[in-house]
Amino acid sequence: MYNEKLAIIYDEVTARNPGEVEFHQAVNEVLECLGPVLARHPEFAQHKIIRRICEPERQIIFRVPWVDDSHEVQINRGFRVEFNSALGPYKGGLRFHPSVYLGIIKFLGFEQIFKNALTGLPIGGGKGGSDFDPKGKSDGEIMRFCQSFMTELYRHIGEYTDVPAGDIGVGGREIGFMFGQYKRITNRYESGILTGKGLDWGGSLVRTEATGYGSVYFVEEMLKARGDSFDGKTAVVSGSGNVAIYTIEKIHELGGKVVACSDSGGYIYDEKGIDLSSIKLLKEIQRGRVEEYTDTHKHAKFVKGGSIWDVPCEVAMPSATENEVSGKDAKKLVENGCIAVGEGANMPTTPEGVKIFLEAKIAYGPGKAANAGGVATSALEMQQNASRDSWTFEYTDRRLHTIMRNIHKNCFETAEEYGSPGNYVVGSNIYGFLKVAHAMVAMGVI
Ligand code: NDP
Ligand code: 2IT
Repeated sequence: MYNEKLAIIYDEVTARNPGEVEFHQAVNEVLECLGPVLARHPEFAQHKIIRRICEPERQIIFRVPWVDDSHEVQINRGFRVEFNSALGPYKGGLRFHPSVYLGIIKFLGFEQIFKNALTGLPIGGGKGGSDFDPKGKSDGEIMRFCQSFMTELYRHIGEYTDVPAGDIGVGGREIGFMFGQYKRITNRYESGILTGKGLDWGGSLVRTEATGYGSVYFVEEMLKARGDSFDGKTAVVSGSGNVAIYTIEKIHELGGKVVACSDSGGYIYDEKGIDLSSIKLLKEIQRGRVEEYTDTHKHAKFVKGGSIWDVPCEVAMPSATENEVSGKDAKKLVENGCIAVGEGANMPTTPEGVKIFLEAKIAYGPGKAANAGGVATSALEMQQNASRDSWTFEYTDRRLHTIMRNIHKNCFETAEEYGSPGNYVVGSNIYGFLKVAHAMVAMGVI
């Protein structure tokens, strides 16, 4: 699909950003879709829009020193990549995980630009995080780390500048510690500087559920487009964190049955359907491992080390991390009769896997479209903060549902318009790109 101009840009990006393999992968996937767009819009080449989009507006890397419970000084690295602000203030989560380095934050920030454009809300793209590992840390250690992280980050963020939120390893507890430190340093109660806040101090109903619910709404639309529904379907959801939990909840609500979920230790299989209240208790309250599910559900099976995608299912929703679905996994899913894949995680399928899903012509919803409900509801939280209002659960969920339906419709129609009917990769990349590109052209060379 690559034309010569795009191939040159891709080579430049890889040469300029050596070693950042996940970033290269994310750029490659978008550029592969843009040939027909450049043919229709020669002005984008003239304004060097693609080259500009591939270069973050600002990249911040900082030291995060903190003291652990044994009084030992620890040093981590913090990041915030402010990628693109053509459509609004930089918006995107913070990830705390030992695998974090600049290439991960840049891939996530790059994806976020197009995802945020797809929501139709006024938000630009950014991402941040740290190589800090929250696993096994005490609440005190988490607090001291978050305070140190915010002591540098606070000078870069703001309601009109950059609005971080959660991602892997960052949930309500961490957002609380960071919000508290921001407030203390600045002596200002600025609700709009972070999203994912607690309900008593500026948070929005539905934000916790939004990414999972939104991903299921997206898959529901894909199924509907094929005259089908979730009712009676067997599903597999990887991960057991924020996104996975509310994905399982919504699938069960819609009449599907989730038979497996996982964490980095392995996966559990429960043929009766995963008992979500047990997973919530285990993960949200006790911060335990999915393996412990079998202590209370003797009939369930824990599989260490195997691939969760070997479990036969009709709907697969990867909701853990990047590149968790290999070409081999994708082949197995298709062979086992999977008809729909909705990505709750960011870039969970490898390029080999994506190719297999597209060739099999199953309904494949890429992360930047399927998981956009989380950031969309963050933007709804920003709206509520700006108007000092708070909306009901039902109203906010309705807004989220409408946003996801619109994303599906726009991706579906754009794919058709550009000659790739049913291909949501093409639809999402082109629709998101066009919005950002038109805004950048309008604003001149900045
Ligand atoms: P959480 O930290 O709540 O949960 C992450 C889950 O994925 C855990 O079960 C974790 O297992 C597992 N996991 C993480 N890294 C790995 C790994 N390297 N190998 C195997 N399992 C892993 O994060 P979220 O649920 O918030 O995020 C999940 C995915 O969804 C990410 O890709 C994130 O970028 C994406 N996303 C999140 C949004 C949000 O609003 N939170 C919005 C849009 C996308 P373990 O505990 O063992 O590490
Ligand atoms: O990947 C994502 O979209 C998120 N982690 C959510 C970002 C946000 O600002 O709510």
